[in-house]
Amino acid sequence: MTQPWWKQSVVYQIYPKSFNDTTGNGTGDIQGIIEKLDYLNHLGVDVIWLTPIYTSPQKDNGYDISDYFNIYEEYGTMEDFERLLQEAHDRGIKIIMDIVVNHTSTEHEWFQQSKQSIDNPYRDYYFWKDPVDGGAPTNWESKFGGNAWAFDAETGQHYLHLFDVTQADLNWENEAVRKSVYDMMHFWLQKGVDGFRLDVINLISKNQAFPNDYEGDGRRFYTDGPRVHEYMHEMNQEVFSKYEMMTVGEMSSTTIDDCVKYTHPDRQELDMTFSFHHLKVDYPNGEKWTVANFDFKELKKVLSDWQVGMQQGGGWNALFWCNHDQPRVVSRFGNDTVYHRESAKMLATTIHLMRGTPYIYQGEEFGMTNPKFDTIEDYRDVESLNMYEILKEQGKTDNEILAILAQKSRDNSRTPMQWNASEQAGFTENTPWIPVAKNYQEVNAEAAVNDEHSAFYHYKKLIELRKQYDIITSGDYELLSYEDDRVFAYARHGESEKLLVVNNFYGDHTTFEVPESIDLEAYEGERILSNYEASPNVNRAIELRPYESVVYHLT
Ligand code: TEU
Repeated sequence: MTQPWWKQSVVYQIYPKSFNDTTGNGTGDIQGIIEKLDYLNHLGVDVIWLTPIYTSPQKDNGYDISDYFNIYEEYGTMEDFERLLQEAHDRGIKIIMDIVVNHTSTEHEWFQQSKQSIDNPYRDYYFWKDPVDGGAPTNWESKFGGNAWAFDAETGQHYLHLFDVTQADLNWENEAVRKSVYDMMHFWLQKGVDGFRLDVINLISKNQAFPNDYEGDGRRFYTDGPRVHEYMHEMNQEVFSKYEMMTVGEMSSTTIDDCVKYTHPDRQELDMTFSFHHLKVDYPNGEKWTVANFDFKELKKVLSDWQVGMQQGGGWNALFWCNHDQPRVVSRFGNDTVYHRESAKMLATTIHLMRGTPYIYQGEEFGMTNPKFDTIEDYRDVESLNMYEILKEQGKTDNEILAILAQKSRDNSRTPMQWNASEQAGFTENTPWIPVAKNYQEVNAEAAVNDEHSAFYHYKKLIELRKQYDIITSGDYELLSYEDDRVFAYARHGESEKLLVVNNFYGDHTTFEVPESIDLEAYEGERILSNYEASPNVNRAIELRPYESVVYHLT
């Protein structure tokens, strides 16, 4: 069966601000990405996802866009971008753009017009409401802390911002908004970009009654909201269907049912979705801002529920551990000191061999870790800085808050890319916009490329295996080890072949019993990947060393 190209692709996410600085201003730039295309080509990735590079006041590092048609000046010019696109295409690498259309920056021309007066033609591009009892129109909370409405004294109304106060939510009920967005999308596609990652796209349809939420923070009234599937289908018909492209929607607090709807090919909405439930397994009782171990069984359960649910419904997952909003996975679910290499490889295998399209976040391919910042001065992220104040008001001490941020802050993944062992990790000639992690002399791209046993070559191998074994794309998923306290093992079932993927998530020796439902006697088993020298061959009781990970192809 021929698969769409994006099912056999591996995507590499670039956070331009922290990728490679060629001007010496401490901030990465487009020219810096061009310089590293050969490195990415060596890794073997098929697609690059660029987080937002548009003109922006950078209150949320580019997720606050003030002009969709121009490039943020510190990153370069439109000519630089066109050159990047060309150079990537010359190497057979596609580029997808980050589309942020749930909100714009309050510096965007539309918002500037909108706040002029109640009867300005752009007023309805956003949500403006009268105060209720002298306060906010609803009790909805911003994702970055505090109430989600901001009062504008000039016109006497509040506008909605689900994120920062400088990120005003667009009113998708307004047809003119939708038309403006589709025109903007055509502009980038006509330049030749190969697809979109759509930021919090499942939040664009709000319940127009704007009710108070007495049991929650309001998300039930806009998450996978009333008209969202209608909008996605319209967007598909007006834009996506006219190009050979891929789309991935970022879905906040979504459900399997909705993601099946977003991605089932017959419905013509999106190609795949990011969901985050597997990355909440270290949020006890849903609380992110606390220091906590992760719940291993819950991790297996959530990932497996999504695997099976999406498979049965005919949807398609984006597979990932890391992005610019999440801590580094080797620090989170692995071991970033003693078993750094083993656990980095084990985690890569676990996620890449599931059913879906894998994403690698810059630096993940050689095991970049959380930086373990120990002062608030090192943090830059608007959410982290807001939470610092909020947690302080709640009576937490400085040390308690710093311990929480060291585990949970989004800045954990935003430190500069560690290219080599030279000063500032080869990221910049100057002072970087955010400090480099202290371990750059051991953990860096150059060291990884020069070492055939590094995590880098394990990722490269995983990308190659995907091209070699169709079952990685097409096989059905089955969890084999829910009850096991240490092992995450699963099978992929093809018509006459299987993959057996066995991963020890802990630093102890353990034995995994392959369940009787897998008829080992009926197959020849070949070990196609592992993270130790001389890993065991397939047998009923597989002995695993710390963080050992083995993959067998059964035919
Ligand atoms: O993130 C959406 C989102 O809801 C989160 O991942 C968010 O960062 C988290 O809930 C905070 O705890 C996207 C972008 O990836 C993120 O960088 C932006 O800040 C956000 O949208 C707003 O555009």
